[in-house]
Amino acid sequence: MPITNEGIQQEIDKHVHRPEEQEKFIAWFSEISPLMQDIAYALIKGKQHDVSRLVKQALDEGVEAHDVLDDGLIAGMGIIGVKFRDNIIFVPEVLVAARAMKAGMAHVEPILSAAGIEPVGKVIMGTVKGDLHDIGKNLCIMMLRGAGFEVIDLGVDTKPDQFIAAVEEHDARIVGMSALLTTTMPNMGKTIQAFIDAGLRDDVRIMVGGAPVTQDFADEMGADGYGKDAMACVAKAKEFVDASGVSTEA
Ligand code: B12
Repeated sequence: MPITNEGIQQEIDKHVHRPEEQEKFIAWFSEISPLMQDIAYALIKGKQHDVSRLVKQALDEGVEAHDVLDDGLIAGMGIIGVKFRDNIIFVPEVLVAARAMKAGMAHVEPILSAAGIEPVGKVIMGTVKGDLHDIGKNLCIMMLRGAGFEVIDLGVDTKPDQFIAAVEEHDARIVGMSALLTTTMPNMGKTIQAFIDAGLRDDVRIMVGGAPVTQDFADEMGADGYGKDAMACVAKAKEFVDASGVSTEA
């Protein structure tokens, strides 16, 4: 299928210069429906009302919530990421796109977060100290809730002692940390060290994620798990629950 949305095609032609990235986006957008392309384009242009309307339309037409997320919203954010990195757009434009993303996520959330009756376990989630990126974390939370987890969201810029206080207050056994900046990634290790210092390291299973985070980095920081996306985040949390030592009662 060709890319039907001319705006998307122009965005790729004009702004995506690395051949491997160009190939990736062309393949991605060629495979998705015109409606998903329209959602991605509205997001790139920061048109939150259009994103909201089109996402609602897609869901009403029976498109799976996961597909709307991956093929519409996340695909659009991918182009924003490239433009931001290459100084074609700056923080204000990215904020506008992030707002549009959130307008779309608002329709997807009730579907993905429709949890079962019995909570599977309790998860404390936060973006680490110094880091204000929360879109990925919020996606993980949506999916965790949808999989039946109770999630306590600590938001962004979460200090180590806030993670610890939340674990104690909620008697939770799983902690998830998100970081999007290479400068804040080490705060994952610092938070894990704080759990060790507080004598609580053996009581929790800790998973980490975020675009720059890798399995190797997770191992280096002493985390128990790494997830590359929101699906992997849920899989990791389930794995922790299934493994001995993590009470499903949390
Ligand atoms: C949106 C955005 C912003 C928005 C954030 C809005 C918000 N509410 O989140 C704003 C404009 C505020 C912003 C600010 C900045 N940003 Co910014 N931002 C981005 C951008 C374009 C997209 C991030 C995003 O939302 N991606 C979409 C989500 C869905 O993906 P994700 O976060 O990776 O999450 C997925 C997985 O990683 C995983 N995951 C995430 N968390 C977790 C946690 C667990 C436990 C698990 C298992 C999995 C998991 O699952 C998620 C879903 O699939 C990225 C570019 C990029 N390619 O990542 C730059 C980027 C991260 N930003 C960058 C920079 C430099 C900044 C600023 C320093 C810019 C500035 N000069 O001020 C500031 C820093 C502010 C701060 N202190 O945090 C750089 C970082 C470079 C680096 N090497 O560190 C990037 C990579 C852009 C670039 N290439 O230059 N940014």
